Amino acid sequence: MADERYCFLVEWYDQFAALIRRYQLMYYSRDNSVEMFDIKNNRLFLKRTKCDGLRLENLYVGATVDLFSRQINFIDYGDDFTKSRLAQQKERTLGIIKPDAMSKVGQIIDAIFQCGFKVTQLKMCRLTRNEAFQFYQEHQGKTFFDNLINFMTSGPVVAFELMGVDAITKWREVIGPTDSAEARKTAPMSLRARFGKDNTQNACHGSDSVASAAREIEFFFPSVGTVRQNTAKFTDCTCCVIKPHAVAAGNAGKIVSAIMDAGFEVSAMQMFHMEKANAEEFYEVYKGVVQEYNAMVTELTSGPSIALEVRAQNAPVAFREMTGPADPEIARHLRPRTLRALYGQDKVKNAVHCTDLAEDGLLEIEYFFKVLDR
Ligand code: 3AN
Repeated sequence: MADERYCFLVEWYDQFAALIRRYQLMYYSRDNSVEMFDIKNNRLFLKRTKCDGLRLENLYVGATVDLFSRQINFIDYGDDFTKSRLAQQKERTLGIIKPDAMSKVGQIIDAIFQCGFKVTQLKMCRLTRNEAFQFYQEHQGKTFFDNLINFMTSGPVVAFELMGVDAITKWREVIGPTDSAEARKTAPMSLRARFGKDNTQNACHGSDSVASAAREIEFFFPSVGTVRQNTAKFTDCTCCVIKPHAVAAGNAGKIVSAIMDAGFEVSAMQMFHMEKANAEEFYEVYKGVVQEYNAMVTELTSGPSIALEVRAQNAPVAFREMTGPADPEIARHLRPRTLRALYGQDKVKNAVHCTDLAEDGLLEIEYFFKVLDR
């Protein structure tokens, strides 16, 4: 493989100095090595060092990557080669699961992963009329506009940013033609053919150009200003976090499907890139109690996770039943149909976190959907 050098601008929060430190990070594709320069002090910070487990596919603007126990945030491309090379490989698009397909959200998320897209952001939202107007401004005046606005505000949606080679075109192929009836004729495997009804209630949305992708991503995931409101209800709820290893393995959709098939309501859903300080805070009760505490923090910060507000009567107890024993080995013997038996690897990579104590359900939901989602 050619030894290509990619350059990024990265940041690291130095807890002890309470400072954000900025570096130029070089990644060499041939031997998976990295090198870092301290920008402010203009000196080498880390000499070229092999870094097993690091992959070019995980390096993109907006990514958070664990490097030698430091959580590194990728802020920008560092040179023109990197920018032009990766802009194409890491094209971004915006997808939406529309209100009519919310009962199929697990299957659709599963299809996204099976098609090889990288999901870099995801959030369940409910659009107000004003927001829907703004989002669909280009269709104002068309005959179907009122219908479209009524439909898109009729219930929650799940918006997500996808990344990959040719992501815009590929995602539009996966969803199929606008009219679901037509999709059933010409693209029977497409998501609109499988889950849509007609040309308004057509299950999914996909940006149609680089410019609309940029506008639509900024609409749902603003880089500045206030975040879009999540849909958490904060009643009768418990917290489920699909852990990074399970998201990376492409199991998030299957887990969401299993939860909904078991009769739970999934009333909020959002992808988080947890920072170490937050993971430590979230797991605080386990510190000094559970031997795996440090490994749990490492796992939770190792990549994007997906937090869910799960609702039911007596939600924390009922959901813990379905999650199964903390150790997947034991779960596979005793409770083979539980989430951890099916999707867990070991005591740390055990597929999902679920609230342990009934009285903590609301607190954990508040931590994700009030404290972290600001
Ligand atoms: P697409 O989402 O396939 O790119 P657009 O951008 O032409 O389609 O239209 C945006 C949305 O407006 C569609 N997803 C669909 O919900 C609605 N829409 C488009 N054309 C019609 C139509 N002829 N009748 C009803 N609704 C339509």
